[in-house]
Amino acid sequence: MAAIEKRSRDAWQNLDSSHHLHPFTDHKALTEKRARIVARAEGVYIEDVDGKRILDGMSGLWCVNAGYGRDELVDAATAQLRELPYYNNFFQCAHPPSIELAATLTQLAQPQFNRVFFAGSGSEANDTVVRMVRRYWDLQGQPGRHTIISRKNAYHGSTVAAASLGGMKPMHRQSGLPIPGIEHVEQPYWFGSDRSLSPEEFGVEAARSIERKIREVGPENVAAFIGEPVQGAGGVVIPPDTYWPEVQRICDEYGILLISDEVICGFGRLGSWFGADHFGTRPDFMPFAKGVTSGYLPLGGVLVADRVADVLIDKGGEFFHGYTYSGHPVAAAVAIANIELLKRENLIARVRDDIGPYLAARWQTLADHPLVGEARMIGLMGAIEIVADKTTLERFDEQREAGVVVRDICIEEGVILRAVGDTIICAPPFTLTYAEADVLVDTARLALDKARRKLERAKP
Ligand code: PXG
Repeated sequence: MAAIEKRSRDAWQNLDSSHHLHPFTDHKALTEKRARIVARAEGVYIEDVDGKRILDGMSGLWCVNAGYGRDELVDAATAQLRELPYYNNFFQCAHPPSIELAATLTQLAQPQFNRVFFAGSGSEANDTVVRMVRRYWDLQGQPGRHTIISRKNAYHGSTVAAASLGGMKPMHRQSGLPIPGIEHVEQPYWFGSDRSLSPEEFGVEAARSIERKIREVGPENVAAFIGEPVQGAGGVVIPPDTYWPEVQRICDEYGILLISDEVICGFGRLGSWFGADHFGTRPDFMPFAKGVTSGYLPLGGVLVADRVADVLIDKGGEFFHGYTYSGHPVAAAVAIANIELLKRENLIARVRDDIGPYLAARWQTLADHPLVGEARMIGLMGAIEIVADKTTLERFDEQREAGVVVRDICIEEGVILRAVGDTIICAPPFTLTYAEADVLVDTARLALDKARRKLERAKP
């Protein structure tokens, strides 16, 4: 084993506080609370340094789709590390893993996709998209088409361009974002609306906010629209069925490119290879990451449709863009093994027809809880909305942090769920058993019961 010393939890926590800057973290708060030190994992369970096991209802960060402890992936990485641990794909070089993975991915995707550009993460994938979209329109002799339309509360990553595409206001405020040429429109979040329209009407209306923005900016200035098939980090926002068909119509009508951000939905999360397949859209770009390797190694990329790739290749000459780790051989080998594993164990069909519907039915039972305003799930991606008043669906005062209260109890009771404001979300591994699904939902209910007592007691 590698030379990482054995230390006590305390020692790890002290070292962590002293030296480690975490992503998306308030360090003063963390220093007080201390980090959970995760030491190992197996199946759908993680284990901390004290040996406490917790069911990982979030697949790490929406990525460990095949579950932990998969020898197939470990073996693929080890073999590739021995054979060729690194070489680049620059300067007219390539290697078998990057080539094989590129070919494999295009077979999984819709027929318009025959090319892939590799990156190291979802953020890098989306930066790549921004550059390719604008380059495409330049080469088409329409350099005015610069604007990319995205949605409020979208998450597309944390680099400067990806955070700009995202619609997270607190992120924008901290760094003078977004960069020029990005516009944000309504998200298809029916529960978060005034609910005066039916979900079906609301879906069309949310899509039409894109059309209104196109008219406002001028169609000759609009390059593309980007959206997650189901918004993940924004709180598992499942669009009404009417939404994506209308988005596709609008993109077609105004001739703008459609980007389906598949970083979470890709590789089976919705019970199909890609979210675009589920909703029937025909995207021009599909950025992906996370589930492509089940998170075992970092890898991202962009599937590029022929109508774009042909222009970039035929008219573009050299495209000045790439990363040291574009198509990293070990990450690519793990991705190939992971895709094989998803196929061999029929895990995506399992999400669609078996564990997905089972967990959804169990999750739906939470809807009767006094704290729950709505329970929803698609594939293996779910949310419950915490409300103070079940009849009016009024939220708790923000300062009460009701979502955090529920989440913290849930983790204490042995299941990791996430809080996005007062929305509690889950996205467990595809290998979740029925018994583990029961644990997840029973623990969520227990946490809701305990949270209710706590929130009532603390009532002003
Ligand atoms: N697109 C989408 C749809 C994502 O969910 C990214 C792009 C960026 O990927 P990278 O690999 O650069 O992180 C993501 C990432 C959360 C959370 O709190 C979600 C993500 C990342 C970190 C936290 O739900 N999604």
